[in-house]
Amino acid sequence: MDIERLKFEINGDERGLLVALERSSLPFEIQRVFYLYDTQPNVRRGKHAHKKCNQVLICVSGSCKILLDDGIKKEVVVLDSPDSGIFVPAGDWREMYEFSPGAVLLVLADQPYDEGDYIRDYDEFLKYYSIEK
Ligand code: T46
Repeated sequence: MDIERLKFEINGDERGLLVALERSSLPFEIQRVFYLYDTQPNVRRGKHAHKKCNQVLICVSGSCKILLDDGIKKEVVVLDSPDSGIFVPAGDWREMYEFSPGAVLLVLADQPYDEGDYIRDYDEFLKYYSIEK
């Protein structure tokens, strides 16, 4: 699988840096924004796929690892910069782990929150996408 990486323009001057995300910087229209912070050591979050929801993940502070799994191939990416992110399409199983102390993972989503959109069981995920074990 090829993870789609996104690079954002940095606006900087002697006072510091700023990244602005506009519709043209993103693969979809944002419907929801949330962020994960204060994640405890040795915790693995996510462990689900979405049926419809596409997302962009940006670690705006600190770092974390993201495992993406399309049921056939798995890939791990390190997010450690506020000027880059990854596109996580609906249908990819995701796990987030090894959060550095104080890490903040920003998530932009193209769907409102709907628990019915989650597949939280790995076998069910494979079955939903008709993937042979
Ligand atoms: C994802 C990864 C990257 C809400 O009430 N509204 C929301 O918009 C979200 C995202 C969550 N919640 C509630 C549902 C749970 O009671 O917040 C609680 C924690 O959610 P969850 O255990 O799903 O969190 P993560 O970190 O495992 O996964 C989250 C997103 O849920 C998910 O969409 O792809 O981040």
